[in-house]
Amino acid sequence: MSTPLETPSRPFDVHDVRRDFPILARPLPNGATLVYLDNGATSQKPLLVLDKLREVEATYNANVHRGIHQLGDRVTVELEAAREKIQRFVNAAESAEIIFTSGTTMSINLVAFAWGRKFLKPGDEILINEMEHHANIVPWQQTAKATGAKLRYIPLTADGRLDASHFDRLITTKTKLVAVTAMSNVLGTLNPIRELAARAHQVGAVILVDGAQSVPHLPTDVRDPAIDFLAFSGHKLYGPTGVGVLYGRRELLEAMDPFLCGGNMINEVHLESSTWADLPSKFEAGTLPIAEAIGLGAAIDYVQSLGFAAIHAQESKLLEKALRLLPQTPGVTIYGPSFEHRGSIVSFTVEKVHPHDLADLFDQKGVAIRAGHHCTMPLHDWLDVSATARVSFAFYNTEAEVDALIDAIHYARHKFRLE
Ligand code: 7TS
Repeated sequence: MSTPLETPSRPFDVHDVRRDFPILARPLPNGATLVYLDNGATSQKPLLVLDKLREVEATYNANVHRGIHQLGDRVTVELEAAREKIQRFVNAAESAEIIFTSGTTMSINLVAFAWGRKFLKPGDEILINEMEHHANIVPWQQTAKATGAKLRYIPLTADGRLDASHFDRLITTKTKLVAVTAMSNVLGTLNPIRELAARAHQVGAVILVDGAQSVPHLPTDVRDPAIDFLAFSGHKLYGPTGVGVLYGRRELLEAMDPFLCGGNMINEVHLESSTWADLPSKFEAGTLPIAEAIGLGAAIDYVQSLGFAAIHAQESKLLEKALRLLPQTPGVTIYGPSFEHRGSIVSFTVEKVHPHDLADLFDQKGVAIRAGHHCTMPLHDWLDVSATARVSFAFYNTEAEVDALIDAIHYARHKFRLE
């Protein structure tokens, strides 16, 4: 997805940037220095975000959209300002198209329930693929079961990309929804959203993009290419946990019924029936994660102060180095496509060492990675391995940390008497 307006306000210096993340400088309980390479699971928060959370809770904590007092007025203004920041960040046409959720998982479930169960019927098709996170598979399985729609999968190429030669055959007038991740959380694969969106719209289908991994690392523009739904999480975007976003095109959101029902989402409630509030409140039942949503606005300010050009340059340097050094390391197999088709995520295995043992031994050296199936069991079946080790970089990682990763692999192999 291409670039909305962006004006970075500071030159990028990784050592300077790291000072904004106090956790990166704290010794670990075992005395090791943290090498945090698990950003795909959750990223760290800069001081700007931590300070914002404290400011909200300590100085103007109140509920939003109810205020007839000064605190309530202030917090409502701040929350709506955060919504507008998110709107500009993804280039949505209006802030009412930005729905606060608890994260990517809830955003996708919202669409699967409120759009899928209302509009899908037997004979319709939902198109996904085997590299999706469980959050973009299981809700569609359940919706397919409930509606009689059929779930279909785009095949993958041998290097872990969507096989575009099947798009025309699979995306037909039966297709009502294409749900796809912009960046795989395991292979790092960058998927061809522009091509998929164009083809989906040609046949009258809608496209949902899972931006959990892409939004923190690449510019996102929901109008170029035009997409219908976008889901992402605050906590992978240097913001707080517990808050995420669903972007939906107004026309689609208007046509959907509410997902969760209760306070704040109604216009009028009578004994037998109710009417719904306008967007975005219609999809924001109950009390929002208020400080977290405002904190997400601060995280976006932070990202924009660096700019995606600098973020991408730093992460590409790290990815290039990892893709160069890992295959030269004895026993290592890496999965996924070549540099030009991926974001800054690399999953790998080390012969004769289980990924969980790797992660444990790495941890002794302070190197934090993820090991397991990463909530992508179908992808691991396709890879024909039960688990992988994964490193996922952020802009605050350094080239020295890639060296620390390679040293940690040698350490693990040494512990297993493989060298
Ligand atoms: N989609 C993708 C592509 C993801 O990577 C994740 C989380 C989710 C959806 C769900 O996000 P949540 O914020 O609602 O939990 N992925 C990972 C991961 O790779 N390791 O831990 C969480």
